Amino acid sequence: MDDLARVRERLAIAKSVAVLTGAGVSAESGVPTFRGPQGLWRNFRPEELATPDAFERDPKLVWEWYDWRRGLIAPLKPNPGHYAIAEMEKRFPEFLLITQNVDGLHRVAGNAKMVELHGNIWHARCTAEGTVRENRDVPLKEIPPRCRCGALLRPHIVWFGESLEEDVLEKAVNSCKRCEVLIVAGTSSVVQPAASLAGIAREAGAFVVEVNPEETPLTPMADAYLQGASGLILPQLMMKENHG
Ligand code: BV8
Repeated sequence: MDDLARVRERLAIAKSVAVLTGAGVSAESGVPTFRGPQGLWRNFRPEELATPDAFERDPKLVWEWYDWRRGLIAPLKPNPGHYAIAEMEKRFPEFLLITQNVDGLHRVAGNAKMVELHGNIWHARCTAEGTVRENRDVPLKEIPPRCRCGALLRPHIVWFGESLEEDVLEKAVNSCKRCEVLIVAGTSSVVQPAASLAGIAREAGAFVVEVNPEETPLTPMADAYLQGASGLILPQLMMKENHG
């Protein structure tokens, strides 16, 4: 039996499913991935700009990068991969989507039972008060944007070297410990601690599925590796059996 059939068989009897996504799931919607060729902006790597030091040093430059990304993402739509994951939320009694993506497309596609491990590009946080507000201005009215209190706003995003929000990570870990199937789609599985979630699920007895056109450090330890684009493969996992 081929891998796709094996995964479909597991999903047919599963009660508890978790999904972990990365930038690759948004690639077919036109969002540049981090480590792909278009991940560059003015020859900066994300790792150079998505850090507290970069923001401390040059908040204007960091916000120009986010303003550029927000402008790119604003008109983009979810793709069939996003919609298949929204369908999963309806189909499985216990479900959690764990995303590393900050583009917000999963919510547009209909997912609600989800955690955003690395924050959300449409949320801004006051550096003085800590309050988080949605900001959908494209382009930003002023760069860098300021809070009503006068302090600088920062993207409500987890940068390299910053800890993830405790409760968010805990929810993700608990779901990986409980699920019968974990689907890991569109991530290069290099960024920690997200990259450790698949191992936690596997330790707890979950059937781990990887969906990615390329092999990653996760591939050798996945129970099933479905090579290809998430926009093609995820809908195939959710297709109803035709009892024709
Ligand atoms: C932390 C927000 C604790 C920014 C992001 C060990 C060694 C060295 C460093 C570290 C280490 N352990 C921890 C670290 C530090 C660091 C880290 O992991 N570095 C990596 C680079 C090694 N981790 C951290 O700093 C984390 N914090 O550890 O805190 C701590 C705190 C204080 C002191 C000590 C410890 C915080 C990490 C969060 C960083 N923020 N994003 C922003 O978006 O602006 S991470 C960033 O990478 C994005 O969120 C992104 O989602 C994430 C992962 O990337 P991917 O999603 O996987 O995207 P990528 O482009 O890499 O891959 C795309 C994949 O899709 C590819 O595999 C491709 O083949 C595939 N694909 C392409 N097309 C398709 C497809 N798949 C399916 N379908 C397609 N069509």
